[in-house]
Amino acid sequence: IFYRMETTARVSTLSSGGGDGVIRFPLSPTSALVIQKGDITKWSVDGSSDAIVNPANERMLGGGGADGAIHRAAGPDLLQACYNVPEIRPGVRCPTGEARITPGFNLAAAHVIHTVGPIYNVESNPAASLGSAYRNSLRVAKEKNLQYIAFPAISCGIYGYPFDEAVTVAITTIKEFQNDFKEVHFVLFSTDIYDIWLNKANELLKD
Ligand code: AR6
Repeated sequence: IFYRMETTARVSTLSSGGGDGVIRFPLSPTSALVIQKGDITKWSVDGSSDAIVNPANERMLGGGGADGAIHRAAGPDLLQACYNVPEIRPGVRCPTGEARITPGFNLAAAHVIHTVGPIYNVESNPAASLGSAYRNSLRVAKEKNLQYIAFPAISCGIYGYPFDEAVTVAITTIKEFQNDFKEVHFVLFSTDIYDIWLNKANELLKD
C-alpha cells in the first residue's frame, strides 16, 4: 500500500499532542485532510481558531468513550456549559445528526463541537445520520470561522458503527467542505481504525 506522505513544515510544527503517523492529503490549494493516531483530548493546532468534535449523546451531559475523556480533560466547566444548552425536548439537547458548540475550557483546543452520531443497530438510515453529524459539525465550525477542526471516528465505539462503512461517509462529507477550512483532522485512537482511514483516504482523495 502506498501512502502519500507530505511532510511539510506546517505538519511538523503541529502541536497535536499525542498524535503520531501524521499523513496529510490536500483537498484544495488552501485546505488539507490530516490523518493521525492519538488522543483527541490533547489535540490543538491554533488555540483560538480550532475545535475538537465530541461524539456525544442526545442528552449532551457526558458519557463514556471519547465523550468521557473530553469532559475529564476539559474540567467541570464543560458540563456546566452543556447544561446551559437548551433542551429542545425533554432530555434532548442535541438530536442525532445535529451539532452544538461550547468553549473547550481546560482543553488545548479552544472549542468543543458536540455532535451525536447514530447508534448503528437502532437507526434506520445510519449513513444519512452519520453524514449529518459530520456535515452539521463542519457547518457550526464554519459559522464561527474556525480553521482547524479535529474529529474522532464518530459512532465507531459504543455506538457500534462498522469502521469500513463509517470511513466512506466521513471522508466524502468532509470533501464537501474542501474550501472552507485550513485543516480538518482525524485523530484516531486505534491502529485498526487509523489503517482503514488511511486506505480510504488514498482511494477517495487521489489526484
Ligand atoms: N481520542 C480519540 N479517539 C477516542 C478517544 C480519544 N481520547 N477515546 C475514544 N476514542 P465513542 P460513539 C475513539 O464510544 O461510538 C459515549 O458514552 C473510540 O475508540 O467515544 O459515537 C457518548 O456519551 C472510537 O473509535 O463514541 C455516547 O453515549 C471513537 O472514538 C456514546 O459514547 C468513538 O467512540 C457515543 O458513541
